Amino acid sequence: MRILLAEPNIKMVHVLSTSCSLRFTSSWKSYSQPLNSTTCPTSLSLQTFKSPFRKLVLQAEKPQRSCTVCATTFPITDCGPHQRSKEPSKPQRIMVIGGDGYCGWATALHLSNKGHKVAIVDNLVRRLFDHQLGLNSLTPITSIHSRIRCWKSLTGKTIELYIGDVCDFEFLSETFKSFEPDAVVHFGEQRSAPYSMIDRSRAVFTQQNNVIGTLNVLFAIKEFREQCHLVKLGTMGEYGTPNIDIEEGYITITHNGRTDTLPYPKQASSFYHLSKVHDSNNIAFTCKAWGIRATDLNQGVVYGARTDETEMHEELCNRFDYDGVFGTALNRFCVQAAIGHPLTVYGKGGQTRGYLDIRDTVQCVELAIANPAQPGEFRVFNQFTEQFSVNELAALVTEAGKKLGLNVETVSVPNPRVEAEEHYYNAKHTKLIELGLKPHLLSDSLLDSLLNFAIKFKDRVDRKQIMTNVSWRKIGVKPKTVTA
Ligand code: NAD
Ligand code: USQ
Repeated sequence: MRILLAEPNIKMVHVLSTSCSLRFTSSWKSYSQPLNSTTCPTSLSLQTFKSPFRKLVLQAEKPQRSCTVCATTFPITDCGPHQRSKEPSKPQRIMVIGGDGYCGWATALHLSNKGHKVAIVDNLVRRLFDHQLGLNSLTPITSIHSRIRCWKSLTGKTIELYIGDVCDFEFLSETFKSFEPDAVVHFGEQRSAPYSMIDRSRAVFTQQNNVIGTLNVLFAIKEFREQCHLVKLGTMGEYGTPNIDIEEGYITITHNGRTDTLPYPKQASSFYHLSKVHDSNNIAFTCKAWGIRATDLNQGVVYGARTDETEMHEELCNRFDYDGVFGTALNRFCVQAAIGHPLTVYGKGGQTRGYLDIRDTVQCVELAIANPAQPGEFRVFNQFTEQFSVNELAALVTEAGKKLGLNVETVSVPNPRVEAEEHYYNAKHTKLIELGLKPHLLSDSLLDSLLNFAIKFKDRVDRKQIMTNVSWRKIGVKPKTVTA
């Protein structure tokens, strides 16, 4: 059965069939129970409007004399710190790829609320991952169609919808020609490091989906909207955890008496994080070669659920992942505290990362759009507001839990990842502040509200999904379920 939507607002360049036929490959047996005994098909076909079978791939020398490194905050093509535009942000036509996801949904609503003309492009593959792995958002989320209808009825604002895969260039071209974006915000990738480390098929899917999707977006901009500003979601994880300060994208190095400003070294530590490095390289190259204007937002770990817009109606509620594959550290800890599960610190817990509230994600994207990169400029912003180690996060959640009468314990779980557990970390993050970002810092009151949010939905928690059973070292090996 195919769904054809009658609403004029909702453009269906491709129509997603409700009868996704699941085909199991010969290697099906090897991961017939990959995660908590849930079924997980490895190959699946989606019928689309134009192509009858658009397949989602799930089958699956010389000694150096001297080297001086100086920090810089300027991209190569840039001439100085970014000044906030004095002009109020003009309404733009903004395409939000991945607009049905966690960051994308909140951002699409925020930009629409600010008066921009917004179109969501999404193939809903994230909802499919949940079905495949037997996962569920902590919060009940309605279909993208209901969400958009609800938004329209509350605000009178239209969000256009294009359901399709950005890896399908024909689909993407039609979407670009139809919507004619001034800016594209690209969230539409497989974003979980553990997912990319489940097995070969997910590693291949992640890199194929992310790298080809982004390449297609670059080609679509070149062919159809040369002046369009690409705002691409990268990740702080591209840099890894070097034993020196992390700069915003570029570093000036003096080596054997010569000086250059170069892309900051990348040391990603999962197939997912590596896909982002490849994306960044492709974007930087096309800025040079074709004059594309791009901003790479190297975002830290996002937490929180509520934004002003998602709070307007329960049908606008955002997703909130707490499971061992898609759940991220602080969100997971809040849910764990709410249900009386010990907080799962991996290894020694000294892993330090940049974090930000989802309300700051939407603000940062808005600022990047209002202050676009110049033609040919590859601009990199480190998008986070505070840095914490996992132990520090656990201590904060424990304290906040106590105030709410929760007895919060912490357990050290053998680290399923290959990562430094005690390391230096000092990452710069000034450029978005210079553009006007007003951070929501993690205060007691915010943790209270996050914990209360988790408590509100705690009856929906599936405890079996809390522990991760994906291992970096034993990738592809059927994992045992670890219990706390
Ligand atoms: P998400 O999984 O909730 O949303 C991603 C959305 O993109 C989903 O709706 C999915 O269906 C869609 N999508 C994926 N592949 C697509 C394709 N080929 N064509 C069309 N749509 C596709 O992820 P999120 O947490 O919202 O993350 C969004 C972006 O932000 C990702 O690129 C991620 O790497 C980046 N990011 C996220 C975080 C975080 O903590 N969530 C932190 C740093 C960076
Ligand atoms: N961790 C724990 N216990 C847990 C979960 C995580 O100790 O229960 C640790 C991890 O080992 C890691 C740190 O917390 O050291 C962060 O892990 P995470 O799962 O919160 O985040 P990560 O896998 O890095 O990925 C998330 C998003 C990804 C984004 C990235 C930003 O899923 O899309 O790119 O955050 S960053 O971490 O800056 O690379």
